[in-house]
Amino acid sequence: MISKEMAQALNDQINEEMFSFYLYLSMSAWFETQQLPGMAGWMRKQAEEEMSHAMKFFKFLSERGGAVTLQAIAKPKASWKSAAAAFGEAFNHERHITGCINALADKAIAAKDHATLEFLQWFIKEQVEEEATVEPIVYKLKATEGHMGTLFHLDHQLGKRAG
Ligand code: OFO
Repeated sequence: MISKEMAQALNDQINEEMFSFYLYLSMSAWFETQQLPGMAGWMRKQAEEEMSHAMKFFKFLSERGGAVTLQAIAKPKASWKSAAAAFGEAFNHERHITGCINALADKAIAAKDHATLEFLQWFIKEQVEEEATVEPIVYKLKATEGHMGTLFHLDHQLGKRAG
């Protein structure tokens, strides 16, 4: 059975993942208002991924005999200065999440909780991928600033995201 302290930390992470879902859904809505449907779709898929992350923690915590206690989700921002600013915030947010996952792994190591540590391995790898996916998009968007044609081309490319 999982310790109370670790259960609390995993509950907090469910909230982080739910906020990630909310943040990217809000970005998706904003991209729709900017006539950038490809980026809106990309962010909607990202939001769905975050919901699946929250559910992974939900299921693991339940399986280990911990009580899932849902918390209030903070209100996300609703607008950004530019597409580059939105993706830049997404990148910073992923770096924050990487820090949360690393802190959870440190806690599991300190508590000799091998099951939780093993469970977190998937997220450690996922965060490497998440950061590596978003960073080049930020770079390209910064390079397109002021070039609408390039921005629409990039929007079209990002709209092809499969899942
Ligand atoms: Fe974006 O990885 Fe979960 O939060």
